[in-house]
Amino acid sequence: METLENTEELLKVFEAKIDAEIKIEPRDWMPGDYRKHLIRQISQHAHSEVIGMQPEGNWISRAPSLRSKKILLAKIQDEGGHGLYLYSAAETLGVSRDEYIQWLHAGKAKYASVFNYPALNWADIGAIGWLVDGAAITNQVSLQRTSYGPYSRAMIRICKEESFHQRQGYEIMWKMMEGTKDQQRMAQDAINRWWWPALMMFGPHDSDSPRTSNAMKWKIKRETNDRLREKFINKTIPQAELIGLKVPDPNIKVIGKDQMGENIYEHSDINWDEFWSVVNGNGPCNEQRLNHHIRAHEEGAWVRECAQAYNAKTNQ
Ligand code: BYC
Repeated sequence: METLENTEELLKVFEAKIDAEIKIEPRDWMPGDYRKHLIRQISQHAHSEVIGMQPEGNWISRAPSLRSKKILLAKIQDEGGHGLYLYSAAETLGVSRDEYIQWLHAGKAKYASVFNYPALNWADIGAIGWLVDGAAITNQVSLQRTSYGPYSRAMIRICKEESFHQRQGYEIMWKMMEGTKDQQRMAQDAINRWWWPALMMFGPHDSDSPRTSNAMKWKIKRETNDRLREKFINKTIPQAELIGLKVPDPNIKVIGKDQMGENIYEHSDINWDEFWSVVNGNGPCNEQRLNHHIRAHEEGAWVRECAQAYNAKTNQ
């Protein structure tokens, strides 16, 4: 049992594990603020995966070929699976999935701002896979080394699937750039609309990020928002150039090389008013995304009841 006297001892053990890169596991003692931080971040991450199915789900029935439909279906199904891994990881912190969903529906929990933008045509499906999954994987590769065991293990599984998603999106863009002038225009229009929301996924600048300091101290985050954003920019601009696309930023300029000899770019700043407006519920699709989730959850109540009844009967 935790007492005032032994809290200091427990904290020392916790900090020694963090220092030694030993994962914190659900039954281990952890500071209350560490637990709260994880509850917030992992559940937001889970909600992002699930809400993120909506913009793409809209295009399953409109995919241009059976091959692309099958790939998109598999990809969206993966995202649902990622949500489930993450809800399970979050549940190990002592909060039920029902509560997480209630917080989402009540507007108390966030999800990635990027999913509040509409997917208007097939090129957007390419841009989402390439840029949104590309940004997500940049962040998630780093989160594989997060200090909380269940979150880290979920990230390892998720990253394996996410790199396929990024390639699926890039392949769509590349095919369109090999197509007609109209298809090339669609691809460029999609990158114009998704570039900035993808950069916003990494969160505010480090200097404006209230959560980063504790997250880095506890090794929940292993790299800061700005560092990850720069990595993504440096890796994505050459991919765009390779297939003849331009990122919608007139101030892109090579300013040096990294240790691997790859270009480092200077770029314009994000429109932070737009970012905060979307985060605070005023993006083009916030209302639609949340209402859809609430409706689907209500319509699925009978499935949950049947599963519980079956479970109760088989456990008698
Ligand atoms: N959108 O102090 P900060 C996918 C909030 S889905 C909304 O920097 P932190 C996919 C932040 O929560 C995977 N809110 O916070 C699925 C905080 O608010 P609270 C998506 C944002 O936590 C389907 C406040 O702003 N990936 O791949 O240190 C199809 C201050 O921020 C955002 C994840 O979810 C944002 N973009 O860092 C396709 C990654 N940015 O909580 C693809 C997991 C910031 O204080 N999350 N806020 O009320 C993280 O890595 C971190 O939470 C963040 C933010 C980097 C996002």
